[in-house]
Amino acid sequence: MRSWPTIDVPALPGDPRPLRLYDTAADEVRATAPGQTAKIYVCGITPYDATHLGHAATYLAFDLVQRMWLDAGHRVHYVQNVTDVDDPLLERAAATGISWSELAERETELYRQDMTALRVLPPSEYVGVVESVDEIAEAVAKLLADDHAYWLEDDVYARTSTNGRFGYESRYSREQMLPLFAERGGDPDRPGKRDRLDALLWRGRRDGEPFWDTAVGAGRPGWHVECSVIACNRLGMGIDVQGGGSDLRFPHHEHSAAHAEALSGQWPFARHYVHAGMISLDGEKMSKSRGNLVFVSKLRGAGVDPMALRLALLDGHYRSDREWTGGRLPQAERRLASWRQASSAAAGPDALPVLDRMRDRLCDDLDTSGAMAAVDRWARLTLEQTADAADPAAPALVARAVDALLGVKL
Ligand code: 5CA
Ligand code: ZN
Repeated sequence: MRSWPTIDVPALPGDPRPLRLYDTAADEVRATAPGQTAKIYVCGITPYDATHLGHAATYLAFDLVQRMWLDAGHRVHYVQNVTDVDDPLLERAAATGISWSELAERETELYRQDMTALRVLPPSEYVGVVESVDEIAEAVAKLLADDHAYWLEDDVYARTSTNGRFGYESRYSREQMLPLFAERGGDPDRPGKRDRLDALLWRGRRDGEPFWDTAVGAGRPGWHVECSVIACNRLGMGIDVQGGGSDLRFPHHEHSAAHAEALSGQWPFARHYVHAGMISLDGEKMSKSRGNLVFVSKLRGAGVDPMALRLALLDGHYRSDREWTGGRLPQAERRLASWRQASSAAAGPDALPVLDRMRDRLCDDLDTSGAMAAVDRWARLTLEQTADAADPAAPALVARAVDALLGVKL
């Protein structure tokens, strides 16, 4: 599938540092340790509605992960999927009278435009489920052959019990898992399942639903296995980061990891499982199903500078659940204006300590607020002209750092 245009990331002087990130599975902040090429998979959208601020905030967090790795001299192999066939998409298409594939195509294109405007680095491989049906079906056939899966009527389920480590990713007890599984697309009460937590791998052909003729017969892929297969076939096992919002901690990332591990016989699927907090509006998680959405494209259409929006979304820790309020945007606009003014000044205080502080904060589990405070301080000193020494090279260098590390073009 077509990705979106690449974005230049300027190189910076000084000493980059290894990125430390919170890993849900280990319940601690640990150093990431990528090889020459860092490998990251971030779960993509289900394109039945436009990109809202919750999506944008999550993709921005993983954008910063890559910017820190790039700064440290790594190449990045980044894969993202598009869940371009799934129940919610089919339901929305039926309700609005448009074909599911047209709906997916339209919303995916809008997402590309939103990501481009926000200067989010594009994935090296942007992969739809529809274009991956055959490889997913082959994986399901292998899981069946290896007895990690079983037929239930025309559908195929994964055996949760064959993974001795099931639960390691989310660290949830079975009692915590069951309601979340039911809430987030699972079917714990379907008669005939070996275990209530077993996840659907393949949904046999149903009247009125799209299907493909494949190695496991006619049907379409289940949700979790799509990500296991798309990721593994391109990145292999032991990827550096598996990313998404905290609503994917269970069941999605648990089952995705379990399927990948059953398929490959290797462990773990990912070395870090990283989850961004939920953005809410009026106290409720922003979600397509609730409809309490603020769309990136609407704000862009109303003339909001995407760089201000980017700053507004980065102002707060990526892991905490955050409330979107109307005041965030004007505050970010003021900050952006002051940074722009300072970065076009004739001179400013030495930029290297600012770079150092930004790196120090960002490599510590992406403390964006701390990094932004360092730029604020420098901008204030520059605009007040109160610093003892002023370096004519500093404004351009701070602008470069803000571009490379925070992705904000001044
Ligand atoms: N297609 C699947 C993943 S394979 C999916 O969850 N799609 S989605 O469109 O529902 O969500 C896309 C990404 O945005 C996911 O990482 C999800 O966790 C994240 N997300 C959804 N709502 C919010 C929110 N309110 N705040 C922060 N992130 C969110
Ligand atoms: Zn996913």
